[in-house]
Amino acid sequence: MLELGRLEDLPIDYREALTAQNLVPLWPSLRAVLPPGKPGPRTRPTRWSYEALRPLLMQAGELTPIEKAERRVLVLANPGHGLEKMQASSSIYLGMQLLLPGEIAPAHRHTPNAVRMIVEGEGAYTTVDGEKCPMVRGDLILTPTGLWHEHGHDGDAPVVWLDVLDLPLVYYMEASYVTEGTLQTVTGEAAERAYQRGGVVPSPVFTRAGQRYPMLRYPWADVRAALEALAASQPQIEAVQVAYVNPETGADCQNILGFSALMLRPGETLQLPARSPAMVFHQIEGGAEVAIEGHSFALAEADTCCIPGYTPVTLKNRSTDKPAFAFIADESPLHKKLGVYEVRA
Ligand code: GTQ
Repeated sequence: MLELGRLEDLPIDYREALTAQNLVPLWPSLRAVLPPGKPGPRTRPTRWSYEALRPLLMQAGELTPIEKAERRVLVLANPGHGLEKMQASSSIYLGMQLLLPGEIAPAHRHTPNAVRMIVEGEGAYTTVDGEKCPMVRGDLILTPTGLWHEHGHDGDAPVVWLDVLDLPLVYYMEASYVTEGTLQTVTGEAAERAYQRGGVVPSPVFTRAGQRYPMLRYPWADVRAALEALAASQPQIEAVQVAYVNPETGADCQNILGFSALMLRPGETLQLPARSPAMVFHQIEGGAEVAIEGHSFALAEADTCCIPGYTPVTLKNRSTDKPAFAFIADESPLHKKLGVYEVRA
């Protein structure tokens, strides 16, 4: 590869003349923006322990009333990007949110897409676009771009969930903003019961729903049952994994980030090829090991980790007699839509 000229090789008065005209020479920075063979990610493999963060989140509950927080969240920030950037990867934001009994996190809507993966507690709900979605451990609730949402809590113990947003990307696009609203009128319960059986969808008088987001809540009981059924009926399948999709179209359930659930069978080790998107693993049940070259994370229940793209990953169930279940978020819809998606053998 050619040795390129450095900035210091240029006369200082020439550099100053460039700067005065808002001009920059490409060649000293060319290898930084187009590194050979593979990107140089800022995203560092990082793990967040639930056991370690939980007391700090509960302390936030004592220190900051919901009225002073709007959303009481500790952001899972990747040190490779700088903590203040609040990024897990280039395009993924992760936060652990706490809602205490009786609290309401008021209605708003924003351009970034969000999902919630419920980690702990009972009795809370999110109202999304008029649909009241109960929060039960392991459930996935979507709040796609532009839809009103507020969180409420009728139970008697703290509720915690993991927020996954495409905020870093939408912010980078200078397209991130919020609109505040008033408490929504609940117009119905979550529609997931209408989509409970794969292969059939509601078709009243031969008409399909046609909404962009027909299903907003994916109950863990159903997703877990789907994984168990897949494992039992197709024992040869390489990975017991299901994708969260729009049941009307079969496409990814949101536009930018992709979501799936994975069951690691007792004692199973699964090799994932290097793929361009960065990935997040969140342990729903059981324990797993997530390993890439030079790093290995043990994930206990409710732990979360982030892995940069272009990296092969080995997943291992730490138990030989119980299955382990993980929630995965990645940037694959974004990479596929933009034409930069890659899988390397
Ligand atoms: O619950 O609506 O973690 O707007 C960050 C921004 C959660 C939310 C976050 C948000 C929310």
